[in-house]
Amino acid sequence: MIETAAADLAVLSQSAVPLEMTQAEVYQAVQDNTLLNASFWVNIALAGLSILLFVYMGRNVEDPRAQLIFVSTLMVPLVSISSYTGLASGLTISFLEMPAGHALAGEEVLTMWGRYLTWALSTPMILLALGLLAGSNLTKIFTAIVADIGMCVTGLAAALTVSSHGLRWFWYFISCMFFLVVLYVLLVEWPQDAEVAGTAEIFNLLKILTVVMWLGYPIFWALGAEGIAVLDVAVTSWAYSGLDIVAKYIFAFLLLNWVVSNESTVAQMADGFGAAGTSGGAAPADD
Ligand code: RET
Repeated sequence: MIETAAADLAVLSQSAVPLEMTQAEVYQAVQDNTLLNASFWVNIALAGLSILLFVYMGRNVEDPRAQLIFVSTLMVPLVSISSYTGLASGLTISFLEMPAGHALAGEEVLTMWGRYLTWALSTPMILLALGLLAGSNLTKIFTAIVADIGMCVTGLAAALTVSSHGLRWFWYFISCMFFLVVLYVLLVEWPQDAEVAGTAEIFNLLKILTVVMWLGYPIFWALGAEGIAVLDVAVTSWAYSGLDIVAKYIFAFLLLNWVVSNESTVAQMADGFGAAGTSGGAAPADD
């Protein structure tokens, strides 16, 4: 009698508790998928090289605004190397059972949630650097950054929600709304500021690069295993890794290279860092 109850309980607990994988098992799954693993290690290598190169490029920069652009841009590969190490070690990856209605309903799908988490740290750095380059004011920089963090965190929620298929896409929709705010600042507000600041040429190049690359992320999310699942996990991961290479390292190189060659322009830029945008001080730190 007691044995039967214990056996029943064991069966019940087995069916009620979702399949949990240990970190070592997730790591093994990553190791077994060479294509996926390579998409992580290529970025670890490129982030490492970028850090060394950018530190070297910035060694003689003295103007405070130029230094701030350097520090925020340097944070991008620093966050990236940490992010990809988290993925490669299996620390920030989970296998999640997709809800009814999803193309892979009932299957355990490899979810690289660490990407969305670390984007919440790296993308604000990109926007801070762009806002400073455009000579934008604090209000616009703050707006772009908080909307961007909102985009990343709700994107994370979309990836981690497994209770309802509809709610996954509702999170995705909320994330897209935040993204629209970021696009508005990038495409409408900052180009005008950059015109006044005398940095329009480089700003517009980086703006186009950023907008085109960033649009790729929600597209690949929707096409990948977390969305409608027409792309396999390793292909989606390579898509993100490829976008990252351009949106982070190439972007950062172009920006820092310009700042080094035009430090005096940056130093003389009318400062729009006051909330009203008219403070006209010397350096952002003055506020
Ligand atoms: C998600 C899914 C939900 C909808 C939207 C997304 C946008 C993501 C973007 C990411 C950019 C990442 C970068 C990382 C560099 O470190 C979260 C994919 C709109 C735009 C540039």
